[in-house]
Amino acid sequence: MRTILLLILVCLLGGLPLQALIYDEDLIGLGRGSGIFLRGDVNADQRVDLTDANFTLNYLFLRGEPPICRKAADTNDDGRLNVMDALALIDHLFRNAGALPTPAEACGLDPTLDGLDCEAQSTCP
Ligand SMILES: [Ca+2]
Ligand SMILES: [Ca+2]
Repeated sequence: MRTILLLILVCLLGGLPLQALIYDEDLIGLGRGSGIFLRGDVNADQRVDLTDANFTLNYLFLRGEPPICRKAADTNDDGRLNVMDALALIDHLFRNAGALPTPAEACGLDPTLDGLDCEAQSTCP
């Protein structure tokens, strides 16, 4: 419940519409590329923080810049990019919900198959 409230707060502070909470971008089958990335680092700045959740929400609901690597934005590693990924990242950052799925400790390849595309992040060696 706290996470939903926090997400609503993020939407309100970020100027995002609350319908952002039900939007789901299904990218299964559209993927291409399998670059090296750091899961959760959606804006590719070598840090995983709240700006990454904001980047995802801006992309999904305000036609913001797309992530270089959608796999990095798929923070719950379910092969879909939607609001649940922002929630998973917020849970990880603020609710000690555990580590994000691999690769989260260091840059690497996605060990699971999905349709999300991913250009290698230039911040990954
Ligand atoms: Ca980042
Ligand atoms: Ca996901």
